[in-house]
Amino acid sequence: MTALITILSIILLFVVLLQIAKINEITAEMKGEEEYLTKSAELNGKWLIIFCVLFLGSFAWSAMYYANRLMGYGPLKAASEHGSAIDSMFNVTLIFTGIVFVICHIVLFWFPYKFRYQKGKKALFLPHDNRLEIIWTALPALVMTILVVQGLVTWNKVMSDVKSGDEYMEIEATAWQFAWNLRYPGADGKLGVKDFRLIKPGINELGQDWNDERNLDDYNADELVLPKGKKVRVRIIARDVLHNFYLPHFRVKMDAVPGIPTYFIFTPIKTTEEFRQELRKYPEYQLPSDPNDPNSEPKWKVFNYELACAELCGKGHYSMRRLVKVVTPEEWEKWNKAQKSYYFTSIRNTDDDPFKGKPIKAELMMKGEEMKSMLKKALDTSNTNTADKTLRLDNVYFETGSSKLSSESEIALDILKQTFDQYPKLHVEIGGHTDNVGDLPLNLKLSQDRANAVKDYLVSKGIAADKIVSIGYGPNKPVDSNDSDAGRTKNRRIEFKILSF
Ligand SMILES: [Cu+2]
Repeated sequence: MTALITILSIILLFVVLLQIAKINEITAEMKGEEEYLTKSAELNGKWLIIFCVLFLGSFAWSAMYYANRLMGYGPLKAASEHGSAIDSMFNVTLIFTGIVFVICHIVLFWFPYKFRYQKGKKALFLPHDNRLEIIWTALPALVMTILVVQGLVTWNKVMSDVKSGDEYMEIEATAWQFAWNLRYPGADGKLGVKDFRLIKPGINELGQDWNDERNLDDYNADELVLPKGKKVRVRIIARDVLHNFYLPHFRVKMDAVPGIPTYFIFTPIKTTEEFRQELRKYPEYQLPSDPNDPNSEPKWKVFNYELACAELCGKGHYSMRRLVKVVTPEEWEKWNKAQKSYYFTSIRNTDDDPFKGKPIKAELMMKGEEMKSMLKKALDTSNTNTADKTLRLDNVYFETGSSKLSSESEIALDILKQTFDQYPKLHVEIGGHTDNVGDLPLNLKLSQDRANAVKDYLVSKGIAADKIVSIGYGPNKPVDSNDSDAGRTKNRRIEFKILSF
């Protein structure tokens, strides 16, 4: 009802204004055309100038009011190396068009004022002017050329791929309705190969081929964590529809297209913390982050970079948001090391693991590292704990039921050889142990043979035989119950006991 009344009143107001105008016209006719025209032209001219001043004034005011939302200015400075180039490209365009905008509007209002109807003045008839035509064609063409060339140069620089020899890290962002899968390359720095035919929902979302060693240390992260100052190449992939990998603070935006891998390369130059400290200077970021709670943390403090999907990809589009954290290289290394490989946490020794039940190189390397630190502890003169002086060699493998060392044992045995080289006075005992399944004499013999095999290997590598005693204990020194599979597995072992060094 109120709306109806408002509309009716507006219509009525128009009718009244029209009527007043009509009355004016009639009076003018009565007074004489000439005088009326002069007066009305004077009035219109003045109003045009007033409107022009008000209009340009409010333009200037709004430009200043919204200055802090301008890219590359105030709080919205780019957080990536190439970002400022993109910002300046936009801003140069804005400056050119801004100048034209202001001049155009001044002229637009000044001309009707200057050439308003004045008694005795006649209009000049100007059908054509070549000079003017050339000027107003050439000038915009020149400006356009400058803008386009600048844009192309920037585009080529921003979009150029990494060159061989460049130092960079590569990660992968795979989009689907409605999530991102962020894959990091792990310790080897290389992403493993994929095949869409290997995709298994909930188990192998990306179709990673576990036969490719590079896949084994790859891990997935919930947040995009990046080291400051390191060039990052993101492989961008979509699994279903069109998505878009968008990092607004880094001026990174690239379509994720099903079937066509795209990429974007950028270098973060400000950590999240540094960016927050910059925002802190601006009053709009000192406001509480929760408008309903005046005691909530200020906006700058809870600020985070973010990753969004900038393509309307479906109903759940809004949920494709992830936090992005930029940290110092040291913090990043620490974070990177703490991440668990997807293969080892979710695939290893399941039915999807092509190496189920078999030792694999990555695991052997890991166990080798563990062994080195255990040896270091055992050979520390200040360490008097006797339990530390006996090492269980979990990474020495024999063929089933035999004392023949399998090739996977080499990593462990070579570490032992190096230890002997480092400590010339080292004397040890190699102890063979079995579970209690089967004949006692056979078990004793097997454990003795296995201990001998280790000793023989080391002797064959040049270690003096009198530094190593090998003993087969059979099932006589269990470390766990022989009633369960797990216990028996624990009891079958080779021990490396340090006697003196
Ligand atoms: Cu999307």
